[in-house]
Amino acid sequence: MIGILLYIFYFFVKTMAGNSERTFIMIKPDGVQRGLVGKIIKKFEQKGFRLVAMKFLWPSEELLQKHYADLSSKPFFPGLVKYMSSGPVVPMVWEGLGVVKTGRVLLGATNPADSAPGTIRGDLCIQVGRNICHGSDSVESANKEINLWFNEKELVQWTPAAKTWVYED
Ligand code: DAT
Ligand code: MG
Repeated sequence: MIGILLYIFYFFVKTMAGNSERTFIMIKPDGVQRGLVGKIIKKFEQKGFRLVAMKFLWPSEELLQKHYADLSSKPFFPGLVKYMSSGPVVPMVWEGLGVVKTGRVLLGATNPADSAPGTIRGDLCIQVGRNICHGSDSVESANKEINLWFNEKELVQWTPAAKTWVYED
């Protein structure tokens, strides 16, 4: 009896924890300027992931320096910060089973020349310095990035009507 209860509890926790993984996705200034906001959001929406937060803002260089702090020693860093702060962006939080890894798959490789057709970068851009969208590379960096761009109140808790049609249980 206890074994069955433990199994149910384990299964419940595992399922809940998995489905509530979060990633930080951001449409970069070129994605906004080129009118690709709807198209990029649609990919994540149609896949079945849940939108948790989204805003539209023109980010400061200071914010972008923090966002890309890990890359600060790279030769392309100044150009990256300049490009990313050159216009408004659309930061978002998406949630779902395996969303960090699958989010990167939907985006495609960092360099659009290596991105498979069908991916966002593979279909919609050409050069690494204009690759139209950002996606967290791990759960740890997702949490860091979500906290950098959003506060707790901006993360919306809701249950999509289609939930049981997307997940098995
Ligand atoms: P990703 O955005 O796929 O996580 P990253 O974190 O290595 O890739 O780099 C962040 C961004 O920096 C990337 O989206 C585009 C830019 N970048 C990366 N490598 C570059 C390079 N060799 N030249 C110019 N820009 C580069
Ligand atoms: Mg990265």
